[in-house]
Amino acid sequence: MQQPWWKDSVIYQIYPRSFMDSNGDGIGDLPGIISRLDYIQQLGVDVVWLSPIYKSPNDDMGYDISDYRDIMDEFGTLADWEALRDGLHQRGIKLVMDLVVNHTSDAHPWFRESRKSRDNPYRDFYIWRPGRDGREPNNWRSFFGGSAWEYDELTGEYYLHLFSRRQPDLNWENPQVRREIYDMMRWWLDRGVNGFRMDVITMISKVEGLPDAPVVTDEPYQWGGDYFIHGPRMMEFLQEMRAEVLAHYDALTIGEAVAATPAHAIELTDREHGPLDMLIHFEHMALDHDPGGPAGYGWRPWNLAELKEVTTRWQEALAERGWNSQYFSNHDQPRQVSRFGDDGRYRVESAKLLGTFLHMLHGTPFIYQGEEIGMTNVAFDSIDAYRDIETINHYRLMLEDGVSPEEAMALVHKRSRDNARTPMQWDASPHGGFTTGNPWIGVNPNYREINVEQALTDPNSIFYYYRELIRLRKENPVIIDGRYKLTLADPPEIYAFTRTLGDDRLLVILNFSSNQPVFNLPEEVPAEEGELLIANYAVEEGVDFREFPLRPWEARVYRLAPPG
Ligand code: ISL
Ligand code: CA
Repeated sequence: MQQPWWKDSVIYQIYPRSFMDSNGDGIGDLPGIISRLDYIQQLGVDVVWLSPIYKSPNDDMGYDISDYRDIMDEFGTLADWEALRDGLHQRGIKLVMDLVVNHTSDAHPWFRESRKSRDNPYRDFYIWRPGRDGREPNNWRSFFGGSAWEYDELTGEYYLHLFSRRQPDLNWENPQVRREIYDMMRWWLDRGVNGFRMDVITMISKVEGLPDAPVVTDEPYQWGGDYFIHGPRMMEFLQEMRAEVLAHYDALTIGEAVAATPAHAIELTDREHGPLDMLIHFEHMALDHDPGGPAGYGWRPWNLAELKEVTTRWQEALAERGWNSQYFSNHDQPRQVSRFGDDGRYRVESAKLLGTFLHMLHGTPFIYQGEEIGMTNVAFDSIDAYRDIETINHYRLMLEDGVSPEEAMALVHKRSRDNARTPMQWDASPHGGFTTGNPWIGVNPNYREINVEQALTDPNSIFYYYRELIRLRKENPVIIDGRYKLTLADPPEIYAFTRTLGDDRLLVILNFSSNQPVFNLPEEVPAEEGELLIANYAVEEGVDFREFPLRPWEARVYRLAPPG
């Protein structure tokens, strides 16, 4: 069977608001992206995924859409979008758009109508319920804190919003809603979009009756995921979407899938029957979350044994059926080098190691803007410097829970989504060359050392290392299709695994620490010779690869020659 084009692709995510400002208003925009297309091409990626660029009041930075068929004023016009599409396509790069259809903005005309009266023709586009004993219809907690229900005085009922109260959930039970969404998808596909990244797509079907979630904390609202994630009609809706829309286009579909297990992933992404092409799962993103922490925003140190466990379980489960994405970063997550690497002394080494890991796994790698130059977390002094609704709400909830402002800020520094949303650092000029005006969110003060211009002049930069990783994927089918196997009995700081396709075998050795543990080729991986494919330190020729001390955050990939 011919491989679909996205299996050996690498995807680059752009968060338009923070990528490049072309007109000095402090907000990134489409002409700004166009001005940096050569840079993206130089990296060698195949696909660009744009976070939402549609009309939006920006309560959740574009994930609250008020018009699906037009561009946000600050970002530009449809003509700018066409120029961006053409600029990408001329460079052989495909364009994936964010599709946010679990909810709209409360400023969407559908919701404005829906809210007007109980018998408005659009009433049923959303999920309205009467209160229960003067309270919300159930005890579900919103992802951004507080109740998932908002009371609307005009009609005396509540509407459901799994995210902010300005993001009412669409009612997918209503066939008219589904038709509208499919029409809109066709509208974009007919304009040359190459696929969709589908925002919280596994939440579109809610369990009938919307039952209360079990009470497991002493907070007023509870996690109701069991009643709205992978709900009873989710597969049916997605199969319908596939038959009605996707089957008629060569489009890539990436499902964002909170709480997905490998079994869900196989069901959703099976090549023959699955409605989607790949998933964004979250198991590794939970490794440093402490669910018992304040306001559901707790943090704990992650550990390598757990990362191995999660990764290996997913790699093994999806070895033959289904397909996966590989990521450590996106616009919702702290910067990977600060989180899983070392953003101090070994920033460059550890950033390269994390890139090696992601690109040597089975699955499609995602690079989030700035990752390729090793951008780090930020630590603004005051909550007033933060822009993200999730961050701001949780800060407030933590204080209400009695957490001290210092402790709450420490958690914000660890977990805030704004860590990923500070502007792209282009050069050492003011505001990192992102804007000539006042940026909508502060630039990370380390932009003078960490920026694109620096990376492009340094042959040993993270940028060029990433480019090499991307090139290796193109040239070595074993990286795309090889079978993953964890090697056993490594020292606790080392993560080593093999990838095997026929006679071709790669050995990936990663030291996830600033220590210098000794690597020993395990007995289960017999090999006489190893040809070095890539490494993040200079490696002398002829040294025995079967036993050597690793340097801090050292990463090496060998092609092994079998014995005899
Ligand atoms: O961001 C998270 C953890 O910090 C998640 O809870 C996140 O809200 C979840 O992954 C869903 O994300 C997507 O939908 C949200 C939007 O805020 C995110 O930016 C988007 O990626 C609602 O549309
Ligand atoms: Ca602008």
